[in-house]
Amino acid sequence: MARCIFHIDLDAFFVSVEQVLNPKLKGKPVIVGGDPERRGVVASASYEARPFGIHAGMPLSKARRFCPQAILIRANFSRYKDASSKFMKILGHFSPYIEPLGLDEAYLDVTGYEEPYGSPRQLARAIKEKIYEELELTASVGIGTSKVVAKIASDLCKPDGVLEIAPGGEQAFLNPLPVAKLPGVGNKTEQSLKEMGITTIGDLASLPLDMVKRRFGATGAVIHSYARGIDDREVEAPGEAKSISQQLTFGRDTLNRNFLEANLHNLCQEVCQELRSQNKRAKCVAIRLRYADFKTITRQAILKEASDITQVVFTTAQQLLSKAITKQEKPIRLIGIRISSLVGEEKQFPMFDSGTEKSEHLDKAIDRIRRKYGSSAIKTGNGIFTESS
Ligand code: TTP
Ligand code: MG
Repeated sequence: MARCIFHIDLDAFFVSVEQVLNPKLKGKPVIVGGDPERRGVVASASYEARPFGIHAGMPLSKARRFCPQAILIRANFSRYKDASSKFMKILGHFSPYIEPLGLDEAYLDVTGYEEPYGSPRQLARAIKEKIYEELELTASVGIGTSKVVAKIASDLCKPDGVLEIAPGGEQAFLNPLPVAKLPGVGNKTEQSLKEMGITTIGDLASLPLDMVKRRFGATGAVIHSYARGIDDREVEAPGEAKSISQQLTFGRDTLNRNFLEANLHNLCQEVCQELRSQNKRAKCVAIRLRYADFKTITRQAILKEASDITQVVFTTAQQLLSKAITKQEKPIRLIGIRISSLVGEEKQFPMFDSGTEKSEHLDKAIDRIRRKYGSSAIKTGNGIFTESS
């Protein structure tokens, strides 16, 4: 099932908060900024001020020249922080999967939460209504199957808009847009791309991946996949990762079962090592497969009991893989693992089962050796296959 991700951003945030407190400012060109005597800049401009060319980051002296009648207000951060925490609280009522970004924007993963509202668009309207009812602020909501699409969509429907990009419509939506709309494409990258004759997202998507990687390194791979509407990033609160994931793109697409399992085992080892280093256990295991045609599927299972044992996670992942590949016979280009529903270290029941204990000892020994000599220093039984085997 495709994910349903919202990017929600308040309109002219600092200015709008000031307008709520002083309604006389509504409908007028208003700027919130620093001290004009100390070379302050514009932090937020009302939509009435924007046609004069005023935007965030512009020196106030210049903004005054562009629009002398604009009303200038000094920033009152405590007011904005207060409004921001109320805003985030409202969003949290609609889905627990919330990732705040700064004061006035957040991602929300609403997959499945839209159902009672009838559609994602109706859920977006309900959220906007609630925000207006409680805070008198308007927001814009971008809806997509990934963060990158949702974020670009919200930017394009400002102010007070909702823009939904339906699953499958990502590429057609992105193609005509300027490359600078992509997160990760700053002025420098935009300029370099222009020198290569690339101005739209569609132009970038059509370049061979190798070429983009050679020119821009790791960032190149990221912006190239964003340009194709591919963005696997989860919605999660920063600093408290709710999941651990790893994935691997193969040099050549494959259907070789042993090769897939060996790589899946290595990925399980990596995520479980990270899990153990955080003294946590996971209850949910998911695999992700991307086929040669870029179709991506996710399959997940809940463990009977939370675990940090590589073999337990791998066995579940292996079963998910088996089920997925009996149904699909298309070559696979990427395999990934994600463990989530992480819980703390304390074990609810003492485990005397000797098999489990053995696996725990083995994991600890492997972690020690890998920490000391690197992850290629040791391969367990499932890691010995090569693609030709
Ligand atoms: P933005 O969401 O970028 O801007 P905005 O809410 O004012 O306008 P928009 O309708 O386009 O979303 O930033 C949110 C707040 O962050 C903004 O109101 C003021 C503050 N801010 C700064 O202080 N400095 C800056 O350079 C920017 C971009 C924002
Ligand atoms: Mg905003």
